[in-house]
Amino acid sequence: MANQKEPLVTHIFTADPSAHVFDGKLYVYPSHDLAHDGEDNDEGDEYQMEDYHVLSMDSLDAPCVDNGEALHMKDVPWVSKQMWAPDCAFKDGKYYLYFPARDKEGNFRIGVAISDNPAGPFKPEDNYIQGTFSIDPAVLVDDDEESYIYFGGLWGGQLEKWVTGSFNPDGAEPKEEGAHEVRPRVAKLNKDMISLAEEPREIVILDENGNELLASDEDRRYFEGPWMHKYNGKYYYSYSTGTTHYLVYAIGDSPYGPFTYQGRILEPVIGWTTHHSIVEYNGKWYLFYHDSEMSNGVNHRRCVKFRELKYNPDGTIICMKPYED
Ligand code: FUB
Repeated sequence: MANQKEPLVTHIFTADPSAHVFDGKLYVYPSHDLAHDGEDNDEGDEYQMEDYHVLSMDSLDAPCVDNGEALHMKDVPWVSKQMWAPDCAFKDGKYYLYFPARDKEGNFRIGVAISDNPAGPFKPEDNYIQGTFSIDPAVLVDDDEESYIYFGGLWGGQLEKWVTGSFNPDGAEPKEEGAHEVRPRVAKLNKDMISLAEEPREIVILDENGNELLASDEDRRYFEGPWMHKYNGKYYYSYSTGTTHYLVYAIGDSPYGPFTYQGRILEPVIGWTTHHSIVEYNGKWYLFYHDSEMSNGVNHRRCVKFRELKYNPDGTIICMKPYED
């Protein structure tokens, strides 16, 4: 049985969980951390993942099943290394696995692989999705069946190198006083789910006074790991703050934003990163996330966990402490 706040699986290291309910079952699409002893740095070189395994649970009381290898780097022609945080979406009878990886030039791009089965195996497209860059795809299939892909991550994820619209190897987070944050991106997907319907748009996150979040506001500014869910008709855009290690969220009226910052979802966990998803299952809401508790804090040996997430009557999310409540 899967226990809240315990690792979902212990036989492999897993991270970056994207949880979905397909056909009444819970499916989790995590990264698969490799337990190497290589370098750990700000470029994320420690995250040397090569494949994906899909986890599933028949119910929250049932054991968590590892469905085996769903996609391996060696089968994706455009990838050179680092299969990072994936997501999955369902449309018209097919499952689409979205994943970031470095292309042959060393730039992160986002690819897609397709299956008839939510557990895979997934067959990759020959090339990455044209117009994509950086990391951490998260896909919303909205109530009107339009789909949106959210993405972007700083530092190792290269988002700050794309602010001009093309790759600048010297691109950096702005340091000038008053500079707005490096904006994450969103784009509508075409009906085929494997191509962008538009140029990626920049997402604006506002503070309580209607001013855009500043790059220097590390407690609140976007770093990586976007997720989009809808609650009572509002769009909840949530993400990791990276250097300050919070999961936070902002609310808007459109899938494109702007979103207004609301507060924290989860206080820092053991390990440098956390990365999350939020899903409704049988009338309750759950936060899936990771920490490095299973490896006593090794950044790239992480484990996926989940816990119930609750809202206040006004729609704000009750902030959680990972090891106290
Ligand atoms: O797992 C590799 C990277 O670490 C992810 O893409 C980021 O979100 C962070 O969790």
